[in-house]
Amino acid sequence: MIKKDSPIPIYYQLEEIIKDLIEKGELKPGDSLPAEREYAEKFEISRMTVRQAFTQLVNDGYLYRIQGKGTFVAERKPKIEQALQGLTSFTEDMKARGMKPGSQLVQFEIIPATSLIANQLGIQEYGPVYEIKRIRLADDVPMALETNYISANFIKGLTEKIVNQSLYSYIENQLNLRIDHASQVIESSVADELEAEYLNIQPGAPVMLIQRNTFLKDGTPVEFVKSTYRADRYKFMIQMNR
Ligand code: 16G
Repeated sequence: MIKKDSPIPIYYQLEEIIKDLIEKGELKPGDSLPAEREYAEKFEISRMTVRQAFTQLVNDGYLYRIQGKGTFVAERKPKIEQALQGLTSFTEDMKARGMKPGSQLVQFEIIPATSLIANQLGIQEYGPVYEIKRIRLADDVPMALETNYISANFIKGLTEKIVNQSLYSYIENQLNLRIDHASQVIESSVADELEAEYLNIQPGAPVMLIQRNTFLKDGTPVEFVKSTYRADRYKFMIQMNR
């Protein structure tokens, strides 16, 4: 079944074989996979190659590992596909796909702006900023850990109750400010211990770091946000014209 003279890497061929077994139902969620050594012997390939295929399938959410027990077939949950065209809030995104948005507040306080934060928000260093850390939930499942920095002199009256619901809705509907545009940077990373705990994933699991700077039409900064999204539950889509 594995073609050693193929230009397709062997680990990739093995991945396809395992995915196929999962799709056909020959390997079911919770089933344990044969030991790396067994697969290596069966396909006459190295254990390293088997491990590489397993690791890739773990990262892609097909398999999971339990320390000292082995590798198992994961319950397949389709990833949430997030379009990058519009400037939307988490609450809007979840509602649009018929999911229940939720937040678990981890931190809510006013801190003096560091020079980095002051710079991002266009305020004086040490000026008061809200630091709001929330676990964002979709149908009660943690999707992202999000830290917002917002000038407390500009966006007034924030409370825990408000940020437990929608920040954008408060800014637009209560303060009558029109959120206009944002710039966003996405990069890949791995979860540290704390992120892993909040997101209910393994430390070292792949995540996407997203940084967003949001502005009013006249260029006034509204928020500076750092988020960590689960890479096993999220993917991003962008439409391109030429
Ligand atoms: C999204 C935004 C975040 C914004 C939040 C408001 C990204 C990466 N981030 O999570 O910048 O503060 O929505 O959500 O998309 P809310 O209105 O539900 O509080």
